[in-house]
Order: sequence, then structure tokens, then C-alpha cells
Amino acid sequence: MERILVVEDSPEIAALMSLTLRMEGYEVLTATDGLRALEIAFTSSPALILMDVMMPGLTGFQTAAKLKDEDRTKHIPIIFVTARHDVDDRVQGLEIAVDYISKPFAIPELVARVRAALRMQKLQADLKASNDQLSKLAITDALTGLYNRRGFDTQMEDELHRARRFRQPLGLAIFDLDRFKTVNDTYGHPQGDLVLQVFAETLLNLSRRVDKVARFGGEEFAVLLPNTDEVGAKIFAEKVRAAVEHTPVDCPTCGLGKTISVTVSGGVTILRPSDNTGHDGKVMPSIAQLADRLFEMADANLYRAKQGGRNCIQSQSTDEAEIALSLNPITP
Ligand code: GH3
Ligand code: MG
Ligand code: MG
Ligand code: MG
Repeated sequence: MERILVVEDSPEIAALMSLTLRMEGYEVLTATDGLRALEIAFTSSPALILMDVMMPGLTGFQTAAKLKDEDRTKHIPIIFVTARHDVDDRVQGLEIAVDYISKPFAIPELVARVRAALRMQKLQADLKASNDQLSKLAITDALTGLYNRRGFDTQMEDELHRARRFRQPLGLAIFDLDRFKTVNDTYGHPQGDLVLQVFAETLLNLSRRVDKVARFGGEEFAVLLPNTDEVGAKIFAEKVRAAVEHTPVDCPTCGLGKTISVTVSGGVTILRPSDNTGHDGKVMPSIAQLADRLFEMADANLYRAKQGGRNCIQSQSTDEAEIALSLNPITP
């Protein structure tokens, strides 16, 4: 049952509107002045508000403006119901309201306008829900539900700003499953997908709520570790490596109860906050440059881990000043 708030200082009109709307199957709340209307709107979040304009205390326009100022109530559609007819009033009213009904009103018209406003509101809510869903999909990896590259890049930007602002270390760990092509070639692509999903779960289980976990497509994954130093980042990456090594993945197509074992290699980089940034005439790296450099270094470390026999982690720290230096080569 949709809930409608009727704001009206005349008891007769309020009673007529309430009765009409109740007979149409709506739940009706009433308020006889603007302040009471605000209270009810804040606590009962009605689907629609019918608002008288001329009332003692706050006018309907003032009350509506306050409702539009509040996050909790700004989405609630308002229909002004008033005896004032001049064009200026209507125009002013329609700046905030979705519709305008003149008194005296015909009951069928009141009902029709209420229905139309609620229908419009529902369409907008549906549209917003599907937009939200699309925005989420745009930053999500379909196979694992983790962030995709695009989503991760945004998180990376935010976390770099935070790390710089609060002078906290930021860890970046990238993982690449070892000889994953062999898994696909031997057991089939669906089994490969299952391995990727299980690995995604492992990353989520071993990371903190504040960490950001992504799959970059293929069998490459990244985890951003806010406020984590080199010791912490290495412990995390090593835990992931060991968990993968010691937790075989189910292989339904290999036979009942059969499993396969995989391993993973990792490259870790930690950005340390610098003490001497920005005070000696050096051009400081931009956030994008910091991100690029961290990825480059993590990639290089991953490459070393692969070269070093796989199933291991390589890590290296850097700081802003060091990156700045690489961007501002000293010229004799
Ligand atoms: P290395 O130890 O050097 O990382 O060897 P690798 O075989 O894991 O590396 P390579 O980059 O040569 O192969 C990655 C493979 O990942 C290629 C492809 O078969 C597989 N792959 C990429 N995307 C997907 C996917 O979405 N699902 C599945 N099942 N496999 C994928
Ligand atoms: Mg009035
Ligand atoms: Mg691989
Ligand atoms: Mg790869």
C-alpha cells in the first residue's frame, strides 16, 4: 500500500482528500502545518506529498523547499494543492513540485494526478535502479564479481590520494596463476574458469574489508592494500601463495572427488610516504604517474618471481621522492 502525506490546514479539505485517497487504496497520513509535515516526511518517508500552499507558519513552498534540501526527502514527489491561481504561483510551484492542482478540485482529477505522479516516480526509481546496476557492471569482472581494471583504476586513484594526504604506505600486490594455460589445455576452459573463481574467493577471504581486489582479465589479479607496509604486504601475498599451493581445487570433470593443484606467483610493491616531498623545487609525480610506476614495479617483481621458478613472491618498496627523482633526472 503506497503511503501519501496530505498537508492541509483546512480540516474539511483534509478530510475529503484523506477519504478519497483511502477509498482508492492508499495509506494516508495528515499534517495541518509545515513543521509537522517535515517531521512526518522525515520519519515515515511517504511515496507522495499533497501540499497546501497557504498555511499558518511555513507556507507550502517553504516546506517543500526544506524537503528538497534534505537527502532523506528530496526524492519524494510533491503536488501542490492550492486556491491561488495566478501564473507566477504555478510557475514557482512547478520549480519544486511535479504537479499542481487548483482548489476547488474535482475528485477524479485529484485521483488521476496522484496516480500519474506515483507512476512517474516508479518509472524514475526503476530507471535509477537499472542505471545503478549498469554502473556497477561497468566496474565489475563478470566471472568473479571482483573489480575489473576500470574499477580498480578508480580505487587506485582514491587510495593514492589518501596515502599521500595521510602519509600512509600503500601496498600493491599482483598475482598471476602459474602455467595456467596448461590447466585450460588439460582440463578444459570451464575448469579454468572454476580455478579463477576459487582464486578470487581466496583473495577475498585473505584480504581486509578495506583492501581492493580486482581481476584484470585472463589469470591476472591485483590487490590494493591501504595503510600496509612492506612487512604486512609480504605477509599477505605469502599467505595467498601458500593457500593456493595447499588448497586443491575441485575438478568435477576429472571424476568424483578429484581435485587439481595450482600455484600462483606474486609481485608486490609498497609506496612509502616521503618526508622530503615538494619542498626542494622538484616536480612531484602526479597521481597517474605514481599509479603507473607502482604497476611497472609490481609487474617487474612478478616477472622476477616467474623467472625465479614460480610459486613465490617478490617485493620491493619505493617512495615518492624516489619516483620524483626518476621523473626529474639530475642533469650536470
Ligand atoms: P605463467 O606461469 O608464465 O603465467 O604461464 P601461463 O600459462 O599462466 O601464462 P600465459 O599468459 O601464457 O597464459 C594465460 C592463459 O590464461 C591463457 C588462457 O588460456 C588463459 N585465460 C585467459 N583468460 C581466461 C578466462 O577467462 N578463463 C579461462 N579458463 N582461461 C583464461
Ligand atoms: Mg490553506
Ligand atoms: Mg599465468
Ligand atoms: Mg598471465
